[in-house]
Amino acid sequence: MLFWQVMSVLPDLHLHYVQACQNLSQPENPFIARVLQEADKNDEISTKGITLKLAGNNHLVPVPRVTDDDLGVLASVLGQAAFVTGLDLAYNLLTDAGAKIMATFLQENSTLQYLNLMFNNISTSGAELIAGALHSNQSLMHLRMTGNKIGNQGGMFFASMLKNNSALEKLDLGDCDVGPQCLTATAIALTQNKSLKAINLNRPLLSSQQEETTVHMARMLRSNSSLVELHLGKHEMKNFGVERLCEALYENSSLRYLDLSCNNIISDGVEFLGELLRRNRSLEILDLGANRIEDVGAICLSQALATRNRTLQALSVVSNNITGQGLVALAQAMHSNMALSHIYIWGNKIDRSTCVAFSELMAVGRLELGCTDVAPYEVDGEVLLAEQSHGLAKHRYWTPRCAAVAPGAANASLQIVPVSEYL
Ligand SMILES: *[C@@H]1O[C@H](CO)[C@@H](O)[C@H](O)[C@H]1NC(C)=O
Ligand SMILES: *[C@@H]1O[C@H](CO)[C@@H](O)[C@H](O)[C@H]1NC(C)=O
Ligand SMILES: *[C@@H]1O[C@H](CO)[C@@H](O)[C@H](O)[C@H]1NC(C)=O
Ligand SMILES: *[C@@H]1O[C@H](CO)[C@@H](O)[C@H](O)[C@H]1NC(C)=O
Ligand SMILES: *[C@@H]1O[C@H](CO)[C@@H](O)[C@H](O)[C@H]1NC(C)=O
Ligand SMILES: *[C@@H]1O[C@H](CO)[C@@H](O)[C@H](O)[C@H]1NC(C)=O
Ligand SMILES: *[C@@H]1O[C@H](CO)[C@@H](O)[C@H](O)[C@H]1NC(C)=O
Ligand SMILES: *[C@@H]1O[C@H](CO)[C@@H](O)[C@H](O)[C@H]1NC(C)=O
Ligand SMILES: *[C@@H]1O[C@H](CO)[C@@H](O)[C@H](O)[C@H]1NC(C)=O
Ligand SMILES: *[C@@H]1O[C@H](CO)[C@@H](O)[C@H](O)[C@H]1NC(C)=O
Ligand SMILES: *[C@@H]1O[C@H](CO)[C@@H](O)[C@H](O)[C@H]1NC(C)=O
Ligand SMILES: CC(=O)N[C@H]1CO[C@H](CO)[C@@H](O)[C@@H]1O
Repeated sequence: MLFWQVMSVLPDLHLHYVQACQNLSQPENPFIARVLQEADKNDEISTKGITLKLAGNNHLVPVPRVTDDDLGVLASVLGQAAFVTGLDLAYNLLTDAGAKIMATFLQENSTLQYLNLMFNNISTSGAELIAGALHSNQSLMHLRMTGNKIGNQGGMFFASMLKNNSALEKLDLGDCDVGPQCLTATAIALTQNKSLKAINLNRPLLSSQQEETTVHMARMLRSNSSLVELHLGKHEMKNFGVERLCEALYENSSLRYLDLSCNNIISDGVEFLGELLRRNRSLEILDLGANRIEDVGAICLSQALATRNRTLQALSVVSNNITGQGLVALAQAMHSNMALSHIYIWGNKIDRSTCVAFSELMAVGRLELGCTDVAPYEVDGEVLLAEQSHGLAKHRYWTPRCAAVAPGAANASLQIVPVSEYL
């Protein structure tokens, strides 16, 4: 777009919105109006592009949520505002009619690189339209559909889109009720597509306990996949699935961030992960939160981590029924493994020896306060640990309006493995 064309809309997003509302006989949405007014004052608007933050949550005072009609007006304004490169519409009231407007917008003139539609009310037919719009070349690099109940069929449309699209780098289909066919089709699509770097497939609806979908994921990882970040939380994964994944990752792989949280992984499965960590490969973040690895699993991981310096930088074992024995072993491993910088342990059976071991790690400077979810404090000469609101992706679903903790501490994974410019 020519500079003067940008300039012609540049300071006037709000004005155009007011006009467009009048032209289309739509009432103004005061929330959108205020955000556009703020955007008009943004200095980065002409140089870097801006993200309009219209999420319906994150506010101390309730905001009027964005409806399909609001989106229609907004799209007519944004059609000419090429400097708007990101649009956050999470937690609003968009339905399939809104998805249709969005699809048309994406297809026609869009310069959007980041689009967040999480937790709206978009279903299968809306998914078909949006995925359809992304079939041909697009500017969009990061799409979040999380929490829209697009179902297995809706997920299939995205899987099929991946066969044609070469711009998308990050796709978030977590909590979308996709089924086993969608997971399999996605895995197959990713054996071809080399542009997608990160995918979130958390919490599908699985009927079978056979872990076939994990087998397909493993096959995909083995086939020179270009994936850097993979979320397979709530996949009912057991030892069999973990073994398949680890086998695939022994072969050369680009994967740096593996999220296996909320599965059924016990100590036997951890042995495969320990073996994977022993061989020097690419993994930098391993999330095992909310499994049941217990002391045996924690000790197995500790041994793997302590034997040689590895690539792993962050480990989460929150809520794994680990007692002091396993937690102290992990702390000790950190004294000999200099690569591991982040560790998350809350939700286990933290006893006195754990408190001593972790406060010591911090006292000697081996573990920084911003790199773990516990903080030591002292009562009557005894050291205890308190929980900190830190984690690998604490703000995946919700970000407080006033950030109470340092950005890197709450979303550590974004700093360790940055996948694309747009989160
Ligand atoms: C609103 O309508 C007027 C008159 O038809 C037109 O000049 C103007 O460009 C329209 N504005 C928008 C934002 O559609
Ligand atoms: C696409 O953008 C051009 C200017 O770059 C504008 O003239 C045209 O109306 C836009 N089309 C749509 C459908 O928004
Ligand atoms: C979602 O949208 C459908 C129509 O597409 C509507 O019937 C339903 O009430 C909506 N649900 C919510 C929670 O808004
Ligand atoms: C996929 O892309 C090819 C060109 O690369 C194009 O011919 C084809 O129509 C596209 N398919 C769809 C469904 O958009
Ligand atoms: C997609 O974009 C790339 C790079 O911009 C271009 O080389 C390719 O021809 C485009 N393909 C389609 C189907 O538009
Ligand atoms: C992976 O890539 C290597 C070299 O780039 C190639 O030799 C090998 O055949 C590929 N393997 C698969 C399964 O595509
Ligand atoms: C994996 O990568 C290493 C180092 O880059 C290389 O020496 C080895 O041959 C590769 N193995 C396979 C199976 O491609
Ligand atoms: C790990 O590396 C550090 C510094 O590079 C070194 O001091 C330490 O001995 C190494 N540990 C092991 C187990 O190799
Ligand atoms: C592990 O791999 C990295 C990168 O390939 C390498 O720099 C490092 O020396 C290796 N460490 C060990 C202990 O093999
Ligand atoms: C936690 O581990 C203990 C043994 O340390 C075991 O007795 C208990 O059943 C476990 N709890 C759960 C919920 O698995
Ligand atoms: C954490 O990441 C989210 C996006 O995933 C972002 O919206 C939020 O601002 C980040 N929070 C902090 C404190 O950096
Ligand atoms: C089937 C296929 O290969 N689809 C696309 C996957 O992504 C690459 C870009 O990395 C495209 O070139 C392919 O067309």
